[in-house]
Formats: sequence, C-alpha cells, structure tokens
Amino acid sequence: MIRFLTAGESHGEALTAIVEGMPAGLPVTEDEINVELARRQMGAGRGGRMKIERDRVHVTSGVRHGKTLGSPITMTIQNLDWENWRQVMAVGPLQEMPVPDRSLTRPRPGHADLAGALKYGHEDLRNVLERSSARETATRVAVGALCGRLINEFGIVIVGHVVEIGGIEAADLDLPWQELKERAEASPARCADPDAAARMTQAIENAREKGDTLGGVFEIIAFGVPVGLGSYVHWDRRLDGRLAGALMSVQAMKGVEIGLGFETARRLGSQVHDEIVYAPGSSSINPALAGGYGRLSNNAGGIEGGVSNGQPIVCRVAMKPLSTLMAPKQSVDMTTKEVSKAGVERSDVCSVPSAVVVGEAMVAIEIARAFLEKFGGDSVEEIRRNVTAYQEWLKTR
Ligand code: EPS
Repeated sequence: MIRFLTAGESHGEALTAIVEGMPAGLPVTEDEINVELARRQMGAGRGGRMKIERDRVHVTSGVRHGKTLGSPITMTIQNLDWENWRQVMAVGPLQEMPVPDRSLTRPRPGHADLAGALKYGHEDLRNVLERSSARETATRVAVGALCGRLINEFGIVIVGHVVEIGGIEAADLDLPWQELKERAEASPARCADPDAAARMTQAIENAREKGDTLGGVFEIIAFGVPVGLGSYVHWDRRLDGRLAGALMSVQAMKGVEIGLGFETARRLGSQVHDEIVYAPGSSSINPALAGGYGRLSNNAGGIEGGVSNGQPIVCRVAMKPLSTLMAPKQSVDMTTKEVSKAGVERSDVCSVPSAVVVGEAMVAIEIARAFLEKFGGDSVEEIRRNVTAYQEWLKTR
C-alpha cells in the first residue's frame, strides 16, 4: 500500500516527502521528477516567487543505482527563497537583531488564516500560512512523479489540461492524448485550444492590473486504466470517492466531477448511461483493459459503482480564485479588533495552469494505490506477472 507524508513550510529551509510502499525494481531518476517540478512552476499568472525558485528534488533514501529498493523513499526540495527568510523562519533562538517583522494579524478572506489561527492558538498568522501554502504541492508533484512512473510501466498515462479560466471556456476538441498533451504543454495557460488560451492569458493580465485573481477548471484524464480498480463493496474503497477526495485535498479546489458530473443530474437516464458492446478484435477495444467489452460513450468517466470499467477516467476540478488580493477585501485586525483591509502577501494572480500538474500527481497517486491493491506485489516484476495473468483471463470473458 502506498502511503506518503509531506513536511515543510513555504519559506522554511526545505520541503520533504516520505513515500512508503513503492515496489522494488522501478527505474527512477531525479531528472524525470525534476521535469514534473519544472512543469508545476510554469504557466501564465505566476508571481515573483517562481523567479526565485528552481525546484529540484534530492532523493536521500529508497533508490539505488537508478532503481527503487522497496524501502521508504525520502525526497527533499530546497526552498531557495529561505536565504531571504533565515531569521524570520529560524528554528532556534534568534541570533541576529533586529528581526524583520513579517508577522501578520489581518486574515485574508478565503484563506486558512483566521480558522487556522483560532484552531491552533497562533497570534501570528504567518504560523498558519507557512504550512497552508500551496508551496506544499511541490512535494505532491514529486510523489506523483514516482507513482506516475509506476503506472506508466503498465501502460497508464495521465494527461491534464485547462478547460476554463475566469469564465473563458476551451472548445471540446476530442483529441488523441498525445496531441492533447502536446498542445496543452505548448500553451502558457496549459490549454489545448489556442484561441481560448490567448483569451485566458489576457484575462489573467487584466486581473493582475486590477490587483485581482482568477480561478478556473481543469480536466485530468487517466488513459489505459484496466477494469477492476477500486471496489463497490465498501465506501472507502470506491475509486470515484477516493479520486474526488485526493483532488479536493489540493489547496484552493472547490469542486470535483467525474465524467459528465453535475450534467448527469439534468438528463434522463437514457441520455446518460453508456451502452455496452461486445466486439473482440475491434480496433477501438483494448482487450488488456476490459476483455472484448466496449462502450458507445463515456459519460460515466470510466468509473461505475466505484470500480474502473476500462474506459478513460475523466475528472474535472474547479479551483477558486486565489485568496491573496493585491487590492484586499475587508477584514479585521486580530490585535486591535478594528476593521482593516486584509493582509497582502506576494502571490500569484492565477495558478490554474500549475494546479493541472498537481491534479495529475494526485490522480497518479490514487490510481497507483488502487493498482497495487488489485495486483499486489513487492517488486515490479511480481506485479507484472499478476497483471499479465489478469489480462489473459479477461480475454476469456
Ligand atoms: C507557491 C505557491 C503559493 C505562492 C508561494 C509559492 O502559495 P500560497 O498558497 O501561499 O499562495 O504564493 O510563494 C509565494 C508567492 C511567496 O511569495 O513566497 C508555490 O507553488 O511554490
């Protein structure tokens, strides 16, 4: 079973992740993890911090001579900005005086500031924002890169792209995954529709000028997932619930849909459910995924009854506009209790294009977990034997 923990403050020395349960024998390089970390840093709408950071992973356990050992994998990512925050974020007693005052007392509406301070008894809201910050998602992307590497080994590919920013919607292009990925990666908005991408980028610049922020919607698709991941037998084994929970756990996410999602609630059953066909040998059916069974549509988004059905798994995620506004909203100074504008921290205008990479990571993590539950195995080769036996058996159904 894959489990992971992350640690680290946004302006602390480093971020850390420990991943437990990775099978042995998986080829892994720091470079391929770094590619994903760099993708997370790019995109329209990012602020000054990303010009300072060059996120790079340092693996300190669990990998030897390019392959996983089956032991816990520890990864750290240095915060380069820490150099500028050494005193403010010092672990021990302060050595040098005066310490720059970076304490915060005016909570930002929409942020964890107020609820977090009341919950943990903090006077200085910095103690909340340092850990609630989405800087933590860098470690999730590193963990997702490992999990993505594992499921790639078995033909599963995860692709994410932006479908909406600030109310501007991308056209539904229905592209093969390679082209979808290529187009999305070529665009600063990480959107495959170039016309919509240009308008999204402009909308981000308009929001920046006004001191405002923008949210949006992105889609994560997992191609090549075999039938049978997750289960209908218990609430916490349902794959759709697990994916929704994993995606909703990302900072600033407000909604998750699987397949047609909320639209299913507006349609008749006959306009929603995906008709089943049996056509072994047909070019549109991959026997390794669900034997000879296929579908005439994929409104279910690849999951029925909490179980993957062999169709692509499609998740859509809504991200709210970031809560740090350069033109701040009303708040209260928690020291004086006086009405005051919310505090302002350096921030991004829009990070939906970056959130796509975090969403891909969370889907990779959850699918890798479900995959290992189904196929077990302590080494990649043992898992491969189990997968091959299942695929052979599927062909007989
Ligand atoms: C960051 C995510 C955002 C940034 C942060 C880096 O986190 P938050 O949820 O706190 O807004 O704001 O850093 C800064 C902008 C900064 O000034 O330190 C990330 O994705 O790495």
